[in-house]
Amino acid sequence: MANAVERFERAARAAGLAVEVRRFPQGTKTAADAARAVGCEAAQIVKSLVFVADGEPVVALTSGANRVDPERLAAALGAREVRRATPEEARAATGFAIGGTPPLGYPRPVRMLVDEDLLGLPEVWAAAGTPDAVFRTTPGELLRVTGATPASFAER
Ligand code: 5CA
Repeated sequence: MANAVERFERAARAAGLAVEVRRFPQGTKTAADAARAVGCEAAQIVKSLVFVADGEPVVALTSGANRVDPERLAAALGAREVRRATPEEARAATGFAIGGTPPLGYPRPVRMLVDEDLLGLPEVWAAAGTPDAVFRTTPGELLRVTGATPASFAER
């Protein structure tokens, strides 16, 4: 587990992203948990959710206030079929377990979209490798280091 945070920190450093990982013993496994621990709005939590689009993994960086609409996600990706990844598929694609999946630090490049609802916020918090670790960043930095494409794919 500590190893997963170190892996994330190395990737952040390599990307030129200054991160200070914060650990919360009470846990940050879900967006609601993370918002409670940090003391921010759920909307400021970045969920790094793994989907499978026409057989390829995709990460949808999603506001903690939103739920992904798989049909809208498929439209945004130009994919025929989109479904939630299994926990095993998610780990294979990102190298991290669900609940601690960070937005970067994956073993190989993964196509990424970012929820437009995150982009206007002054600061956001994302997982840092484990279900008790998060870091603060800005939407601009998130876009820069992930290469994610802004899109609208939340349930409306
Ligand atoms: N650390 C927090 C805040 S950054 C976090 O990682 N939140 S999360 O939303 O990105 O990760 C938890 C999400 O994993 C849940 O919202 C849910 O969408 C997904 N998840 C949980 N269990 C499963 C499962 N069995 N299969 C697929 N996805 C799952």
